[in-house]
Amino acid sequence: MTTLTSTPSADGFHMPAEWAPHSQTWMVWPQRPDNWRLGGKPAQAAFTAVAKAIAEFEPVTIGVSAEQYENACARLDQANIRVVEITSDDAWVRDTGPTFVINDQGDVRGVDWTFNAWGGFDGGLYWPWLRDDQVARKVLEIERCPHYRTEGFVLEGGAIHVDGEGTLLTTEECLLNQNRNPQLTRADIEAQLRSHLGIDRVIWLPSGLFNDETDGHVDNFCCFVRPGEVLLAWTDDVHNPNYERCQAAMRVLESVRDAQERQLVVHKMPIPGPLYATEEECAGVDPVDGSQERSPHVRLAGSYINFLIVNGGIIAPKFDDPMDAEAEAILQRLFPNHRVVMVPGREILLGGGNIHCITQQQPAPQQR
Ligand code: KQY
Repeated sequence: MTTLTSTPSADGFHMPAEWAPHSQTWMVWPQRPDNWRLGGKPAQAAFTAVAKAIAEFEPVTIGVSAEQYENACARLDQANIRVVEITSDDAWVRDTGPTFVINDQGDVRGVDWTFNAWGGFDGGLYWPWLRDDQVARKVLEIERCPHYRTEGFVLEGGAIHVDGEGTLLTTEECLLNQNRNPQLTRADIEAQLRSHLGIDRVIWLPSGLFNDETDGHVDNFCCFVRPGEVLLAWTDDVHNPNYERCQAAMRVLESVRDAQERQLVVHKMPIPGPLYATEEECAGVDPVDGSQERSPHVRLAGSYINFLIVNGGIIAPKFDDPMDAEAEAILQRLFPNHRVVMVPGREILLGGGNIHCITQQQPAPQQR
């Protein structure tokens, strides 16, 4: 399909909130041995559990390489899960997949952002990343979805959250990072977000979670739970390296108004851990020049914020941590009309992200 040369906003499209009805969720199968230990086998089991949990609520399509096609089909042989062949470099479809936008008639289109593996040659996590940069286009072609391409404007889906009513949440640590769009000012970046996502106001948190290898993606730190209400990762422990980050985010969230001029209600979510990879887990990752090193001394950026909202459900990570039960209770209280399903998230965390990072929702074609 041809790439559209206008912008979503000019064409009357905007990014809906994650809680708007979905037609399906996309995932990509993990196999990269320099990111996933033991040739990706434990990660494949973890992704399978996530896919099956989502499939209880809505259809899932998972992209998989030719080499892994039969294995993935065998593991994912279940109603509501479709396996399609998509070559990729890794498995973070939140960042490599499209951001879907809708209009008032219920038409769905997609934005295909430029992807540079979270920083290109200035702190990026691997090279090459060309196949990952092609994932969004492949997804949109499979769906026959008209698409926009932001050639040269780098953005990952995990760097943004929207409320569907004009407000976008992001972090300066990521979007103003010199390794994404060094030629652009904050105002230029806001203009790109407005024109491609149909938003009116950007809320800039200073940073994301400590040691997040994406340069502080907001989806691991803070999200909307409904218009006017956000959920923020939180610690009261002054010795936690996240303490100042949480305080700084709270100062912003308490002082801003959203696009509808509402003051935000801020809910707090405890941070699990401290969590670390074991020596054995690190040893299972192939050391490759230019890929992210793994060390048992580096604190993992574990977070319960990294959950996905699906039709009638919340799919959230658990870490075999004392905070798991409290996190589940908080999510169930904040989403009384959804069923909260906690799925083991440690294996995904070892690869550098969690459930929100490995999923991408496609909105249902709904009229307003
Ligand atoms: O968290 C994400 N959105 C992506 C993390 C990528 C990690 C690659 N090792």
